[in-house]
Amino acid sequence: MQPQSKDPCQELHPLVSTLAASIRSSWQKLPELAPLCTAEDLKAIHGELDGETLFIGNELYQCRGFRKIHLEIARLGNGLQILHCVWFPDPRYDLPIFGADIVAGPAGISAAIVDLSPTSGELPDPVFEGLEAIERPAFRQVRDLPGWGTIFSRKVCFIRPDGADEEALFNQVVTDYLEVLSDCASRAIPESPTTVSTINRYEGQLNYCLQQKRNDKTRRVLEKAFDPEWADRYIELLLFDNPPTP
Ligand code: BLA
Repeated sequence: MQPQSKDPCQELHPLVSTLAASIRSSWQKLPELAPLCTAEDLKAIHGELDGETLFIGNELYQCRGFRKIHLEIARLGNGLQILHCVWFPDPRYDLPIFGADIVAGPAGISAAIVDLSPTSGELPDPVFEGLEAIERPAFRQVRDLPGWGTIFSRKVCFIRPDGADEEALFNQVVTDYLEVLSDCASRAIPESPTTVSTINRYEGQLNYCLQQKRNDKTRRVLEKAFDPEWADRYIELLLFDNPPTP
């Protein structure tokens, strides 16, 4: 009998594995990094669809300034690979939400997006200034944001990378964005849970989660690979769980 599944870490698209490594090395520098406990059955998920092995691997941390740091790598049939990463700030800190998503199919990467998204209208000044100082490559295929994409900042980078050179450039953009964020996080000072600015950032984060849940493409893929009830629980509890009240 043939072995059921190969090592899920092997054969990842080069941008998926490179970006995962960049993200992991960024969070190592964060203050008070600690693993985040989550439901065991949501951490590593195996399934099978039409004879193909499905796999989702989740890495979860928290640190000073971020209530949840989540990196997910998924292989979901038909050669689909996804890297999904969100760093959700603790609303007491004036920090944006880091989000990145890579969708790779048999024909290559169709979507690569990265952003530091504001939770209170505008990005905090030091974050905006840090991003302004980064030289953005002139990517050849810039994509339009969907309707729910109003949560993203003016600095969002949403492209279809055109070749290995642009994939490497995109990896650099993500690394630069994470450096700006980590610098701000290391300097950030918490505000009171009851202050108006904390409440605004909490509400902004709730809205971010709400809008992300309107991305039908994520839901459709998960429903097809698993089932609608499972997909719903996964999205609500793991991908875009609402922040706890500060
Ligand atoms: C698009 N996301 C997609 C697509 C798929 C997924 C299949 C369509 C690909 C394309 O338009 O080329 C699927 N993404 C997933 C799945 C997971 C995932 C299954 O993360 C998780 C298991 N999405 C995010 C985050 C961002 C994001 C954090 O999860 C941004 C920070 C963005 N994904 C995003 C956007 C699109 C997308 C903007 C394009 C949607 C559209 O054009 O309608």
